[in-house]
Amino acid sequence: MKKYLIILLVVFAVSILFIGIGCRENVLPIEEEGLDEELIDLTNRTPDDGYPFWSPDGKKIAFETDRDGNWEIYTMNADGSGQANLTNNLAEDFIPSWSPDGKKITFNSYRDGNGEIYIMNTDGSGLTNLTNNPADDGNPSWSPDGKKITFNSYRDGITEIYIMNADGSGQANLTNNPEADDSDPFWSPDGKMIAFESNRDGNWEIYIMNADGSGQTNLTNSPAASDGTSFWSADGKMIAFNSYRNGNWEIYIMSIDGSGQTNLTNNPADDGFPSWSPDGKKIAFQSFRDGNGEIYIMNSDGSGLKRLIEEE
Ligand SMILES: [Ca+2]
Ligand SMILES: [Ca+2]
Ligand SMILES: [Ca+2]
Ligand SMILES: [Ca+2]
Repeated sequence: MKKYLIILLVVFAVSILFIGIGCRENVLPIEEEGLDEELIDLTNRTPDDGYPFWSPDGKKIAFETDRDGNWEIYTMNADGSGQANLTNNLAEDFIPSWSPDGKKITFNSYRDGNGEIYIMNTDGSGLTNLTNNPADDGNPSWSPDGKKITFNSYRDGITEIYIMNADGSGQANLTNNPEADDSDPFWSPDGKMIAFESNRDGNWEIYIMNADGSGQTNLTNSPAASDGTSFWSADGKMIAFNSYRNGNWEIYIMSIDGSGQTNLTNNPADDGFPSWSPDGKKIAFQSFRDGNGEIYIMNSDGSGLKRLIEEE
């Protein structure tokens, strides 16, 4: 029961504090003043949908939802139709990531009692545990050639970015930074770089590094606020991310040298988890502007906002 309660806390009441247990939050982290409110909401809450991830052909979006009473991975058409549950499991399943060939989806699952990265076919069949490690592992991101997966692991007692082959072999620490948490990796489209978030400077910032872990560089340099959850544009020129610098979560974009940081959402509710469409024209994201977490899309300049999922 205690373990179940901990999982609930991770999933529903997540704050920056919980990133340190090795599996990054799958709803937007809330700053401390919002924590009590979120905990009270546990008793009378509405379904949340989040963490959209566009398929490589642009036709579908994978996402996480707790509409069935626990977190599941769903897919839908990019217009919001055809929503289907892929995981159908009482454990918590969240943070989907589509393989570059479009044939597989990796995600986090707690079905073995700790966070593991699973892989499945896009119809939910062929389920396999890739990490098989008693520590929490999560937040998979594929290399563009489909041969490697980078992810978070807490196996060293702090969150580090790991890399493995796509069959789960050859797991190795990339960040090697035992002084701080490094999490939420995202591979660049040319395969040469990995973006991630780190609190090594005393607050969360977006970093990039070479795919071998060298050259770790702070891109956001926004010391007053948390920045996280990067998603690279398909042309490799831009990174979308979450930032709390305006007093609520907003989606920002920037060039990959950190210049031109621009707020796209400009809404007092929390917005986060951006996913760029493969053609670069749209960004799918999660927003709480209607009171619960729902998936929206907008043009990549912030215009043309549209809600894809409606739930009361
Ligand atoms: Ca589930
Ligand atoms: Ca594990
Ligand atoms: Ca920051
Ligand atoms: Ca906002």
